[in-house]
Amino acid sequence: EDGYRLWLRYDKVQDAALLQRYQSALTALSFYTSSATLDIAKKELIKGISGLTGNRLRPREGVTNNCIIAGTPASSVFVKKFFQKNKLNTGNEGYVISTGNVGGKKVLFIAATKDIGVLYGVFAFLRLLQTNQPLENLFMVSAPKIQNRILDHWDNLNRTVERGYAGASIWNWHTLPDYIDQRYIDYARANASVGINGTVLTNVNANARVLTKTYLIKVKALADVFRPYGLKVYLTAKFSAPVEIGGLKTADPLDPGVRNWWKEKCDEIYSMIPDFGGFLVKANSEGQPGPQSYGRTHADGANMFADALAPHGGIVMWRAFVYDLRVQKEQERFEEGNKGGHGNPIAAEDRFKQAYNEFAPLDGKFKKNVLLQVKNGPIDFQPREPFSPLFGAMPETQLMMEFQLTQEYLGQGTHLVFEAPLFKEVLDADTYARGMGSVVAKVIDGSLYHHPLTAIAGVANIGNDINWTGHPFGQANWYAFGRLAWDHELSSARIANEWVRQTFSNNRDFVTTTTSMMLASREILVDYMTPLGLNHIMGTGHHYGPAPWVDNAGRADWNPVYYHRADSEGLGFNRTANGSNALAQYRPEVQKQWDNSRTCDEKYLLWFHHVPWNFKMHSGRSLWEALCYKYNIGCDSVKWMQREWNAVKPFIDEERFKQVQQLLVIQEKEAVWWRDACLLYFQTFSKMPVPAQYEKPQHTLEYYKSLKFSYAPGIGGNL
Ligand code: BDP
Repeated sequence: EDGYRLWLRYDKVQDAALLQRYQSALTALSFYTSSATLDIAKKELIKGISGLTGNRLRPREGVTNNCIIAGTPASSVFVKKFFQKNKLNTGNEGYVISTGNVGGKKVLFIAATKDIGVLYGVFAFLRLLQTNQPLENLFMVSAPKIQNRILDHWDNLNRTVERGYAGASIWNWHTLPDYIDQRYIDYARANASVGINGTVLTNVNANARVLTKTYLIKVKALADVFRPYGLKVYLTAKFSAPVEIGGLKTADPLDPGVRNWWKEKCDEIYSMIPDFGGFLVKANSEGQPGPQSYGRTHADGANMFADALAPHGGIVMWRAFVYDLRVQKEQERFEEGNKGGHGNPIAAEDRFKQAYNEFAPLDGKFKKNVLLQVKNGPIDFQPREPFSPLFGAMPETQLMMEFQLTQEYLGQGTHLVFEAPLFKEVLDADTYARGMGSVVAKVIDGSLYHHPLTAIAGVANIGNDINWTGHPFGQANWYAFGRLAWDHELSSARIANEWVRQTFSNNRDFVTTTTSMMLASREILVDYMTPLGLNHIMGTGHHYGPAPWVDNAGRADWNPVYYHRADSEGLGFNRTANGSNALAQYRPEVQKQWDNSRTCDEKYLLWFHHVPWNFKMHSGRSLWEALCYKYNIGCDSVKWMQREWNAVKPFIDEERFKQVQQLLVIQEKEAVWWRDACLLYFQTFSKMPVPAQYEKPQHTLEYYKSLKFSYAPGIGGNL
């Protein structure tokens, strides 16, 4: 049992009574196929039902009792009549699963307006069976709330994966286009099973070469494989490509020659891949070139791509992950003058505020086919961040969400962390942009401002490891992203429950134990890594492990000390009106939730306040005691997870049980490492003892500071 089958296992239903019910309810199939997508849907349905029930569905002419009728109004007269009678239209991607009656015969419809909807419907139906749901009196109509549901791969052309912890890139550029790895097909299938309909193949730290003919031929081969699964291909566009591969002297977005170069490049791409999705662009950020290098704005840059893509129906996803060009320039100067030595890092505007400062003034300046891709929080995928203030600040701009599935700051490849609660926390956060209830999800799904184009992206956690994601529970984050991208109203509990049942077992004890572990896991990680609103205190570069003491990075805002601001008085970053005033970027109602240290939700306390070590918390503990308590409860909770996992051993296969068990041992060690390193370090400021009931640190602070890593995964070719 190697995990390769993900949540699409289709093993025989264990519950004998239920199995019998399924067996008698699913005996025949009426499914005429007239496209590659319908062919795939039909094969999947037959395979799924045969695995789950043992029934071999033989396609029939006519309709018999207990027959599944699948298709579209165009492919099936029965579906056509059913749609007419119920006045159904499931849109471009939606589906309906319904029990019904045809000529006195009991039937089950899996139907959709479009072929791809049928495929999604088949997967949804198999999910019902895999999670042991009853099939009586069904009427489920489902359509995605967000149009473009995209995985962003941070994969380099040399197959390293930036922040990837699951092996090498699954794209083998060497053997493409002629060799089609079965994995490409299985990848498309897995994405379709959760409704993901787009994939950006390449890293945001882009390589222009992917836009050359040689590579486009390979990209086309992948697009051809993915097409019937409803999965569109996108690429990252390096802003300097016209210079690097086009031989031009400039990449100025207002230069006619440059504009023409991109236009011709798009014409070329679309001549090969007619349904190419478009570009994702990281510009003027962390060394990537961009329009500001030519005195132009982000809007000028994005709109240039928009014009080149518009005739073909393509979109631009322009990233808002930027932090201050001025600082970038000063940093370069600083590095130049400080080769090998430590100087004074550059003081910058609070990084929290920078993306907003850059983009909020550009609201309304982007073309119709541009989306601004905003990370969930203002800094960078920390275990917990308040939602990015941009979500409440750009009514005239189509904003899309960027989540990170790969666990760069959440234990990388070794910690069991289910991210759905993190995603939900952000999606459910209220921006108050149009009064109460203006939650981030409504900004993203277009409903708040009635934007026609919507999208959501997840930075992929997939590599060529046999189980796709390295940590077996990493699969749950891929799954959760797809499910929430389709329907952000699903609860984390429901998603965890579905995933566990399909991936492991429907055994009730197993499901209860494992889902409660999953649902608690993100908060547990926050407790042992960055409790009470701490953030960005990890090691430099590889981002692995604690390093709150680091103060020598080139930019002030790359240093952990910049983020936690520990001193003899207290801890935390004052972002209120008498501090950096980042809070002013939120609506007054949101400010009010966070601007007073006494009333601020303690989850966010140190994000917004510098509070004294003896500050009284709601629990009655002092800040220092609360910190000790949180770090310790985090570690204890990992031990609890270990016990829970050990208890479910009888219910699942040895291989995956052992794998998770061993990873939990690493997680426990690393939680203790975080706790000891952070408490010892913060104690040098608080000068207070760790309360006697807690475990003593295993090593000295000097020891933790001295740790060096010969190898840490996830540092791509560009770092
Ligand atoms: C940070 C990563 C870096 C990425 C960057 C980005 O550390 O590797 O290139 O985000 O999103 O989280 O562009």
